[in-house]
Amino acid sequence: NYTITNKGAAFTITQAPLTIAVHPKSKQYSDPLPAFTGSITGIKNGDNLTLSFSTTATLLSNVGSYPISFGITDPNGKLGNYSWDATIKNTLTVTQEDARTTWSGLLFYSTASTSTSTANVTLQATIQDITAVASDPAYDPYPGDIRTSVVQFVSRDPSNYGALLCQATLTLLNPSDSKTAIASCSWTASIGNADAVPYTIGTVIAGNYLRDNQTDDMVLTVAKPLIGFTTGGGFLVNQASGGSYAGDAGLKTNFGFNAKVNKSGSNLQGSVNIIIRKGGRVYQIKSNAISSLTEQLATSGTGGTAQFASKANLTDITNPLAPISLGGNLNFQMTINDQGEPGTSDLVTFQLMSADGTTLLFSSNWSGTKTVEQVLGGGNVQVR
Ligand SMILES: [Ca+2]
Ligand SMILES: [Ca+2]
Repeated sequence: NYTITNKGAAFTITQAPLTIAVHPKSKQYSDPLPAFTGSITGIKNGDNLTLSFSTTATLLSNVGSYPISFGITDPNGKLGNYSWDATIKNTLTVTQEDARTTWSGLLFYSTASTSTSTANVTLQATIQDITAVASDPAYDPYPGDIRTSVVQFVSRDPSNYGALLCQATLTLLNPSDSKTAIASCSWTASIGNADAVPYTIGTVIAGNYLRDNQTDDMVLTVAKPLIGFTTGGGFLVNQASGGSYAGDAGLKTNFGFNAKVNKSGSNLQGSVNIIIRKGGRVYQIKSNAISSLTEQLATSGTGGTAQFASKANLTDITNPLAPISLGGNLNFQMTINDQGEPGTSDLVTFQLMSADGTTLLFSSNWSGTKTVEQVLGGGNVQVR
């Protein structure tokens, strides 16, 4: 209310200033717009002025920044008594939606011949919008289009950490379902003079989606088709892993290995790379000093069994750029039961004991008294 005393002089009623704030907000790609909020102060006489908000973003807007603008709702026509800064805005940040990846390619490749050092490898994973993974804590019921993700396969080997192997092409698994795609691309692996090389490969999802987690890493082995040689690569899904570094049930233990007796029959050569996940940590068993290798080829068909023993190191590689040594000169044993191709029936055991042989550090599948064979979750082993 204005008290006006007319004394015959000119007078002015100035507009009352409003102070307006629009609050910043964020949401994930493909999730609903959040409730916008702000504040308005300087209202006189209880006038019924309230803020409304608008943005150019929609549920399916790409990752990025969008303006949040305001308007003033004035049902009683009082706005003429006020002034305010109409340019005030704030920002709606659209962040990346959660995605999940599952390796769906092969994990073992041979070069074309013993004299060929390269292999053309298809790297392939199934990529899912979180809406396709109902059991996941990050689940939401608002799907996006997984084809707006960018999927790269990268090296996780320390010597080449993070290097791009290839960028995938995405194809929907089912053309009517935008939540799940197959990501694949081809990469030429060059193993040089080695008989076999295990590559640790990560899947990095970017674009409108985000996933970059070591638990998704896979070990893919490329080997020359040598005779007198045992090699393989793939993973076990932990069922009853044992020892003080037992892998968590349901998670994957990845492996790649190769071993052979050289031509003189004396000098064993080879390597082992095993990746274990336990309690949010990642551990690696690595060996390159094989002390024993025996092979029994199957009397008919392909395949056979092999046993091998070596000294090994155990390392916490949760931060792969700052590995923590947990011991060397440990006693590693492995058995391979090659049931032929394509490897879906192959069985393996891995067991790591302390250097003095008294403490079980890791068993791939512990019966309560010993490490027992387990069928591969994926991959292939070969005894030749
Ligand atoms: Ca979400
Ligand atoms: Ca969503």
